[in-house]
Amino acid sequence: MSTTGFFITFEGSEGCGKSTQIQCLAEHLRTSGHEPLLLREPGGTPAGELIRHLLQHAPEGEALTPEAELLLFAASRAQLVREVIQPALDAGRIVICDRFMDSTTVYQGVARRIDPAQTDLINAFAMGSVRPHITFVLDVDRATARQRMSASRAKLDRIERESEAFFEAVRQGYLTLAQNHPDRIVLVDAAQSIQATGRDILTSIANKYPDLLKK
Ligand code: T5A
Repeated sequence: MSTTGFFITFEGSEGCGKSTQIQCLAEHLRTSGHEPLLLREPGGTPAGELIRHLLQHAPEGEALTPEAELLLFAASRAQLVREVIQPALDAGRIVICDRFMDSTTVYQGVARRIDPAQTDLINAFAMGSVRPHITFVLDVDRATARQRMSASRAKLDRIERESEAFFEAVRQGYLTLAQNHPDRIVLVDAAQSIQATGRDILTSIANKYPDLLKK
C-alpha cells in the first residue's frame, strides 16, 4: 500500500455500537490535532449513497438476489476507494470507515453462503490496493444488540429484518475472521459501557500504533 495516511475500519453486527465508537475515536483524534475523515459503507459517495438506498430501503431492492447484493456492495466500495479513500490516504489523512471488506466476507460470504472464493475475488477487485491498517470488530450478544436497535430504530431495513440464524452466523463469522487475522483485527467486547469500549479501542491503538495518538 503506497500511502502515507492511516486507514481504520470498524466492523460488527447491527447495533454493536460502531457509529458511537467512531465518533468517540474521532473526537479523541481531533484533540490530538488530527482531522480524521469519517466514512460509511455502503455509501460515502453520491453514487454509493444511491446504492445504499437500493440495498436497504427501496422497494425495488426487496427482490435482490445474494449475488446482485454482493455486486452492489462491491460497486459502492470500488467507488468509495477511488473517489475518496485512496486520495485521502495519499494526502496523509486518517480515514475511519464504518464497515469495509470484512462486512462482505461475513454478510455475503458467511451469512448468505456465497462461495468464499468468489467473495474474496470480488472484494479484491473492488478494493484495489487499499487495505485497513487496523480493524476493530465490536462483538456483542444478540440480545444486547437487539435491545440497542429497538431503542434507536423506528423501522428496520431490508437486512435488519433477517432471521436470528442469519445474525448468529454474522457474529460467528466475525469471531472466526478475528481469530484468523490477529495481526490486523482487534476483537473488542462491545457489551461493555460506551466508555469502557472506547478505552479498549484507544489502548489497542496506543499499543500497536503509539505515534497515531500524537501529532
Ligand atoms: N452490509 C454492509 C453487507 O451486508 N455487506 C457489506 O459489504 C457492507 C459494507 C449496513 C448494512 O449493510 C450490510 C450490513 C448492514 O446490514 P448500516 O445502516 O450502515 O448497515 O448500519 P449498521 O452498520 O448495522 O450500524 P447500526 O447503525 O445498526 O449500528 P452501530 O453503528 O453498530 O451502532 P450505534 O453506534 O448506532 O449504536 C446503536 C444504539 O446503541 C447505543 C447507541 O447510543 C445507539 O442508540 N449504544 C450503546 N448503548 C449501551 N452501551 C453501549 N456500549 C452502546 N454503544 C452504542
